[in-house]
Amino acid sequence: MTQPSRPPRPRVLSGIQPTADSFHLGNYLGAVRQWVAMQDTHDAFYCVVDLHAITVPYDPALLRRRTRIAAAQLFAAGLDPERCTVFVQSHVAEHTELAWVLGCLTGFGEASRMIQFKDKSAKGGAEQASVGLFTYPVLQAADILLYQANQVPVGEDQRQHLELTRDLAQRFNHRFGQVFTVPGPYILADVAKINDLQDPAAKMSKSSSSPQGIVDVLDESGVIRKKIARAVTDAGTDIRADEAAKPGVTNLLRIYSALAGVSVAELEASHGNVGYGTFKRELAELVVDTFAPVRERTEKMLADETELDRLLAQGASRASRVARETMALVRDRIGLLLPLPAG
Ligand code: AQP
Repeated sequence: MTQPSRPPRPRVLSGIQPTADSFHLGNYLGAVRQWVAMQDTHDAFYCVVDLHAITVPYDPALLRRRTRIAAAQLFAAGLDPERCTVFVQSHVAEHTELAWVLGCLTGFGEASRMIQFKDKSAKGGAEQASVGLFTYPVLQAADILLYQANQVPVGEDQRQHLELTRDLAQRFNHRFGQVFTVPGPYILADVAKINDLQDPAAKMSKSSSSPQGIVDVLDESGVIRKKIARAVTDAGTDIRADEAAKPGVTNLLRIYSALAGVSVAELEASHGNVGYGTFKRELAELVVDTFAPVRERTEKMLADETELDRLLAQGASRASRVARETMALVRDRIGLLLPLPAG
């Protein structure tokens, strides 16, 4: 008897930069945890976006090391190479080729409006910012459109870049005929922006948070406990969400809620009067219980680089099959003369 055929799963693509020695709690809750869940419901492609990481000053040996650390953490967090495709962006050359094509469809003014470029270039002085940092969102659009992704699970900071991706897909399709799927964002409101523990008005960020403001996935358990114990809280003693009056406590409530799988309202009811100390101690144990196994598995994976590189080569080969197909169509549609096979 033949099995009833199942409709194809929607495609998902997302990426993460190898810009630090560890992912942080914001990356984990805002992105990676969704990636793990979506590998069972979607045809999922996830990449370590090393070409994005070179848009700011960096050290080559460290980049190579961090690319492996990032990949190891993804597998350790639960991505299964049999259930999804994990690869390194630079292993699939079509990303940069499509980025050039899309760059030629992007207005200079349009690219100039990207907030992340304004923020990041302001840090080092706008004159020093690279053209690569300026065109970063175009490369990101290429990452997504190459795979015909329907959805892109990301944190709130990426919403504007996704809007640009959608605009570019529609512009291309309008001008050259239907080629690209127009992707939608997949942003979970409660974890879309995890904030810095020391500066609860700012996003927890690899490059701009102080070490005390950021909880790393690979932090030792003792370090995690200390950082959470020292997290900035607010006046008063009650545990309740209030973005304006109590941004520190609100941030901790969101993290607790996401890790424990209970709503913020339930937490306010059960923990409203326990005091900041008790609340933070409980939260620290939740984070430790989540991250300690990921840290152990990451260390194991990093101890066998040959196997890690093999998994990434397998991912790149699967990703390349899809990317080549899209790029062949793009080259044809935009009017490039296709070369005859050599010989
Ligand atoms: N604080 C955050 N809360 C929720 N989601 C977050 N993400 C990042 N920070 C938070 C999401 O994590 C994914 C991967 O991020 P990225 O490596 O591409 O870089 P980013 O968004 O620029 O994050 P960082 O930490 O600020 O990195 P740097 O400092 O290197 O630029 C994305 O889906 C992002 O939304």
